[in-house]
Amino acid sequence: MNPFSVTLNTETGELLPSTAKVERRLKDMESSYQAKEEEGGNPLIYEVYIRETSHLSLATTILYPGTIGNEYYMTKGHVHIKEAPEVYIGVAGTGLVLTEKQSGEVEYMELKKGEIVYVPPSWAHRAVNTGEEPLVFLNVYPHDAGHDYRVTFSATVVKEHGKPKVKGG
Ligand code: M6P
Ligand code: ZN
Repeated sequence: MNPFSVTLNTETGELLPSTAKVERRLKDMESSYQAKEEEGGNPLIYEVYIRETSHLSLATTILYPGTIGNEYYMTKGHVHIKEAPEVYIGVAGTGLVLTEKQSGEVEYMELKKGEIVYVPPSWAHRAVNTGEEPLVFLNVYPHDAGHDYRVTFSATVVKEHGKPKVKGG
């Protein structure tokens, strides 16, 4: 393949030209949240623009602000099927990257403009928007990493007295 460039709109998170776009609504990830029934339909939780190659994939996520019950909007989260790492580059908004080994070890790191988070292989990972604005971030990962969604996260990020609190883990 030839070298190429893509344009990241640092306000909206759009990555163009992209090769795929994913939208996830509450009903696509209901089991991720503790609250079972949410009144008010099926809100859009996040959108992902992906530029795939046969080596590395580039993806931006726009994770909207909000809560389901007392849990902040978050991505579904997964662990890679292959021994593959992933980098998060914060672009806009404020939040956390929650990482967890299936042995139960938990680590979380702040994600905002200028913060870069490195996730080693075999750590499950998800992002959580703890702010009032969309959380926008860029991910870079091997294209064949694979997504295993049968992962359990024991830590959760809740809004308590108006502030984020990490519980469990
Ligand atoms: C990032 C990357 C993608 C992932 C996306 C959404 O862009 O990690 O691989 O698909 O976030 O996360 P999830 O697949 O957990 O919904
Ligand atoms: Zn990943």
